[in-house]
Amino acid sequence: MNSRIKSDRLFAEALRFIPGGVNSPVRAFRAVGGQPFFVQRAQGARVWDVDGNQYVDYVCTWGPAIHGHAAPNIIRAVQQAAVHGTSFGIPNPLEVTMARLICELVPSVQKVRMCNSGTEACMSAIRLARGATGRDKIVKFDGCYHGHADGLLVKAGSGALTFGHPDSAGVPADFARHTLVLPFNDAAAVQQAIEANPGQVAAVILEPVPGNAGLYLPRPGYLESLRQLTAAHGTLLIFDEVMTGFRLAPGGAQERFGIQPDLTCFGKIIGGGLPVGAFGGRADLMDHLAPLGPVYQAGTLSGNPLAMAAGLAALEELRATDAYATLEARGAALEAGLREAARSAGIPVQFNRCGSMFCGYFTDRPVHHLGDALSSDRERFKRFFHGLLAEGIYLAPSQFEAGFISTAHTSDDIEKTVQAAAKVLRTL
Ligand code: KE4
Repeated sequence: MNSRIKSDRLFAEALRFIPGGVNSPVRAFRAVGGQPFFVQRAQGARVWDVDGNQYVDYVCTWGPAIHGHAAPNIIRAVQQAAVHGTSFGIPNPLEVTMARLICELVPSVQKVRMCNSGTEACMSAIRLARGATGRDKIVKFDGCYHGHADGLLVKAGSGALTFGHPDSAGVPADFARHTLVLPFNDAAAVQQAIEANPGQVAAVILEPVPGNAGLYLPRPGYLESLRQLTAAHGTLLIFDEVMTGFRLAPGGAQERFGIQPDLTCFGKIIGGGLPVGAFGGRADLMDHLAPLGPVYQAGTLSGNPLAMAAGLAALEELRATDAYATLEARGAALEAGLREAARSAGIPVQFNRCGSMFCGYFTDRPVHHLGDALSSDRERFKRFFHGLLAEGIYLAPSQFEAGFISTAHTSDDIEKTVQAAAKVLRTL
């Protein structure tokens, strides 16, 4: 572990021109202390900082790098697309190929609209749900993050049935009052909320496997209950698969858990690391969108040829290889190794994993929702994070983020990670 003097200089300069020195808050290390390093380059499962330190990367740019960084097929696809122009604002063939592929891979999606971020995808899906149902209210869940559109930056009201309050400055209370925030994994709370607002709830939106409060899984039967509840009340079910889409299975979490939502939001992997989002679902709903219908949604760079080329290369490689078997094997090996390391160090750790997404919480109680996650020992996590960083292992710089494994992570990388974790855990 060399010094990080160049990163520190860059951060000092970044602070002069960029709020907090970063273009997205989680990157600032505020949740773990210290200062972020600056990446010089990335390749496969590794990133190198500007001081020459290398790290095995478990952030994978928050999910898109499912084939690792600078995957040759993706780089080649972008290079080949770029020589023909970087943006047209005119339909291009790759948009059609991408739309058809998403519809093939995700049976609940009959039509899909591309956009440029997960935020846009979720914001647009909610507007579509409201426009298609003529209803205003939405239900979301604490711990689930759907981007930073105003109506989604909402924290739970005082009571389970009181509508939300802004969770960010700059969001008028009026924008939050149509959003009800409920605990995840509690179907009765959703039933109560929908029945207390008859004919008013346009949609229930959730991450089917929440990855923005660490990682926790839906309890058996929970997703099925939401599907039945929403269908029975004319409320649309929206799966935010920006993270889980094409990662947890070819058809995402909805394939893994056998649920058909009405609308699905995508992002990350389908852009191969370039800016992208998408939302899709039942054709009768999607046809409410302009220019066919009255729900407006647009974007200068939507369907951008470079993002489409990169995303298609990423999706095609997932189809052409045994990627999901590799991801599952690496995930299982990491889970087994870290559980054993924690056990032998006598440190209570709850390790949650779904395929190639994972999170270890420093607590002795199971983590099924945000309340459980918040009970974990964050000071211990901070020490663990920095201990691993010193060993050349980069975890997400927050207890409340998921870890991601790529097909570029080798068995040796996993073993190196487990050995480093065992060493650091003994110091905690
Ligand atoms: P973007 O607008 O950041 O592309 O996507 C928003 C979003 C929507 N839905 C889910 C399930 C997401 O995970 C995200 C974004 N994920 C975070 C990671 N926790 C992005 C990292 C960041 O904000 O810098």
